[in-house]
Amino acid sequence: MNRVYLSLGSNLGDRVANLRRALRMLGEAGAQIRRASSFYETEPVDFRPQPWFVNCVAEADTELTPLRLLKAIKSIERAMGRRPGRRKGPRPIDIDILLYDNVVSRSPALTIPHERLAERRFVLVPLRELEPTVRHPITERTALEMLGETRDSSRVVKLEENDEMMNYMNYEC
Ligand code: PH2
Ligand code: MG
Ligand code: MG
Repeated sequence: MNRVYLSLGSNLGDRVANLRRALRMLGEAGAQIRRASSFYETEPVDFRPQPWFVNCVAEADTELTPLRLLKAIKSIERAMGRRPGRRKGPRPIDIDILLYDNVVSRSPALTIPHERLAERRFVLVPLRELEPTVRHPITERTALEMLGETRDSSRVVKLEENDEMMNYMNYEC
């Protein structure tokens, strides 16, 4: 069995339902989801003029090789309505492989660990929630350390906290 960490994101349609559906489909495709982080509402990075995302990180066990897992991910993204569009633009679902055991692999099709893992709060905040001591196999930094060291300052807000804030505001009004 191989332990993998996946990043899921959606900023089109019912974003929470999209993440839940993708988690279910990953299980059916051979990536057995052990745990998922909270869902976070996150400010878009890289390409900024697009709706905010909902992101989470999932921990899964799989017998699929990295390339088989990538194939399964692509077919889930397609089944959920993802079509080739603007690079880094809006999408109903995006699933990225962050870590695959301690594998280090670079090919045109797939780079593991994910190249921008340490540069994205929308990945590091949920990864730290799930497994603060998990290490990047090249830099050997933990999720906790990477989050402390990243230059990214984009906003990442836990969804329940949003809800609590909304309740509070309704109450006050
Ligand atoms: N994905 C991108 C580009 N920018 N920003 C946030 N907040 N969340 C994402 O999942 C995301 C992004 C390309 O995959
Ligand atoms: Mg991505
Ligand atoms: Mg992707």
